[in-house]
Amino acid sequence: MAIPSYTAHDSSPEIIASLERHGAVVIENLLAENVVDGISRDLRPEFDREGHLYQNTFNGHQTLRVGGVTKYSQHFPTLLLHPLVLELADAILKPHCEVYQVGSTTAIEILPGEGAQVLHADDTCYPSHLLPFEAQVSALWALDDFTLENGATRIVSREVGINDPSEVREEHVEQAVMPRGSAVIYLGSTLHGGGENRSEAPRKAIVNTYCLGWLRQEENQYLTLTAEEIAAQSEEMRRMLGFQAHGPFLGVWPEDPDGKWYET
Ligand SMILES: O=C(O)CCC(=O)C(=O)O
Repeated sequence: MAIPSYTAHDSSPEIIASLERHGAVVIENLLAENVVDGISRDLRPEFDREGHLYQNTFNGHQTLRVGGVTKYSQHFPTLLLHPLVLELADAILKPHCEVYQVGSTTAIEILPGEGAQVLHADDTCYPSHLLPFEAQVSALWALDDFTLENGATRIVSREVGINDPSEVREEHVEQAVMPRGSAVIYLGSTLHGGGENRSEAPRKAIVNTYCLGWLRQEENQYLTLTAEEIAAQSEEMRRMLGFQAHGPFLGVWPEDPDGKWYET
């Protein structure tokens, strides 16, 4: 079952309905070339410096990773706050929280020779089986063209009806083939994983997860970013990074900047 593919010109209600039905959608060509080039250039030194530190069986031994992406590129807000991505995240998450926030920010470079990653759902960092709704949405941005050969993300459509990775057969899996600057958006419960890189060149991506605002964030932004790095962000970025309260009682601090405490 192919992953449905859209562009920013398609109607967002249609894209949302498709995301809910299939658990994943590709949206092509969302980023300008200069943003893809800029963020790729900004991440290069970090991939080279720390990318190997996170190599393990799950992440891959031929894959480089960088977390806390906010601090490395001024282009990052263009991805994290992309209006269409937020429209999809609003539709999935806002019915179940007052505000949502970033869960994690990770740059991934799959090097030639890497095998396919184990299929998994991103929401397993929560006891999500207790929830009757989605806890997370992920947006995985292609910084290189994603092809069948270079490790385009493997996805099991919700329509296949399998939640247990051990039951997945190869014919259930599709790959998010898409040009650089595109994104594949998938639900927290959707089975997926990085593909095998049989090409001669690396495959770079950034994956951002968004989670319900009353959940703990997967990547601890309070420790990942310094006070100076947070102060340098826009208010919208700061809030999305989790520097905000959820409603009147959760994550509050004395100044009550949202004025919610006194409304109750
Ligand atoms: O790189 C990819 O295509 C997917 C990576 C992924 O799903 C993960 O590491 O959790």
